[in-house]
Amino acid sequence: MSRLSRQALSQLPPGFGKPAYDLAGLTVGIVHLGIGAFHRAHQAVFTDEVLAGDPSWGICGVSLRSADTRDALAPQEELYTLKVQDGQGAALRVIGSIVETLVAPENPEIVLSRMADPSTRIVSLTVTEKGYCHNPANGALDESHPDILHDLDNPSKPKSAVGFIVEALARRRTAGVPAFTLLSCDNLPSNGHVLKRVVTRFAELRDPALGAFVATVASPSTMVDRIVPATTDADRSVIATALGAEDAWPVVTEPFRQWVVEDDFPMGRPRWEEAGVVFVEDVSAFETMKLRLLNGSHSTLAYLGYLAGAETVAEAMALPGMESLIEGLMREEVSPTLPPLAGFDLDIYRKALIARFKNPALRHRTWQIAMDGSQKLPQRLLGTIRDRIEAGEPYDRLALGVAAWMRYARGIDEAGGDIDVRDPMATRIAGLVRTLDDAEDIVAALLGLTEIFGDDLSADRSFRKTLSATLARLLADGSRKVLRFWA
Ligand code: CS2
Repeated sequence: MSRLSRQALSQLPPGFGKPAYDLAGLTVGIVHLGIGAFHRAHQAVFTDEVLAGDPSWGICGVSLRSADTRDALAPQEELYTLKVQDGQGAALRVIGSIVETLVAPENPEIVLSRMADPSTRIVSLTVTEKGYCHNPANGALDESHPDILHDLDNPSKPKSAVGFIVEALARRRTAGVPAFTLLSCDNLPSNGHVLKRVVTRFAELRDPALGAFVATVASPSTMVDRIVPATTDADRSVIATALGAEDAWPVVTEPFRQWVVEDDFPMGRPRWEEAGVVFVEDVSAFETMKLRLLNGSHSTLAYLGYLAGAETVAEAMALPGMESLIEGLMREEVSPTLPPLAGFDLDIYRKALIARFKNPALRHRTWQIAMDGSQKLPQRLLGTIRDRIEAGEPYDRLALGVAAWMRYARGIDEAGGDIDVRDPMATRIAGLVRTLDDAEDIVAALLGLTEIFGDDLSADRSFRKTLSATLARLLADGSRKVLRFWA
């Protein structure tokens, strides 16, 4: 079977969508750090839909770690298939907005020169929570992070997104080229502020004058939403059959998509509004709502579901008690904490979320969502718990989410087998609690991690008591039985 290519676009099977612009005419206007499946099913798609109007906004995709994506995409001229599916059916389309892919560890210099080039007007990021090298509880740069220490010592050969951004900005400053706009697309509250804070601090550590320059860079916050499971070999083979050509890295996603962006782009931007992107002055209310309702539920159901033996989110939702637990978590415990959003119907949003989680056509693994819990918990569950404590209201379901994370992060499943816990703090957490059996001891040890829980929750005795009782039940009865209580 031949490979997906520009030439193959003229013979796509009927019903396949394809770029509505001349691929040869595209130039790079955006450098995107972290070119994973999420970017390719979200920002790259919105961009694809508006490139006909201005072909100068093509994307240079950068992998900060592995060469996998470049190795898959370069032989197919950076084209890939987007498959959008739910229980009703699927739509397929080839996306062309990526102009080139680079692998940072292979050649940091070429990445820096792309970022420093005057034609690059936006540097966007999906590097996941841990890619910000920050303290998750308070958002400040982790100045003892090994990559940050490395990048301070080797500014022109950085490893971290933070190091790349600051070196590229330093080069632009020296050359008299205006700064690009930074565009964080990760699931962090006020992601633009968090990014700005870490890059400014890093720049200050390099040189106070550089810090002052970086402090002036535009860094709008955004809320991004689309469920994008990791692509599987089964997806590849189904898509190759439909396409009549091999595609080494298609992406599979749901119909729903949302992108809310603060409109602060001094160097211009694509006309993304024509593809349905919503531009607002302040994104924080959208962001809080999405992180607490969608991602808070996702993490809760991922830990409980994994422990109960559910491989995917849809399977987890089918466990007796899960749907009513998640529905109650959203309606009773999360929604009262949300800032008002004029004209927004929370009831419809929550119902849509339940339907999205139950999408039978996506194989979204609970294990995938369970990754990096130490970086996710603060904005997904702990902020909500703080607000509930302050209001004097119960938070039993949220506490169950946190207890399930503790149970999971300990690294031993309910049958006594090992869990492959992926988390930057995994070794530290295992060192603290792997050999402990008593819920109170486990909770006490993990609450000591103030970079997750903050000084306040770490010291909150009633929170400790609630968590200990919840974890004790999980340890004694197992996840399935605990879930049945909520049925
Ligand atoms: C998920 C998110 O992996 C995870 O932690 O909760 O990637 C989620 O699918 C997206 O935020 C949906 O927009």
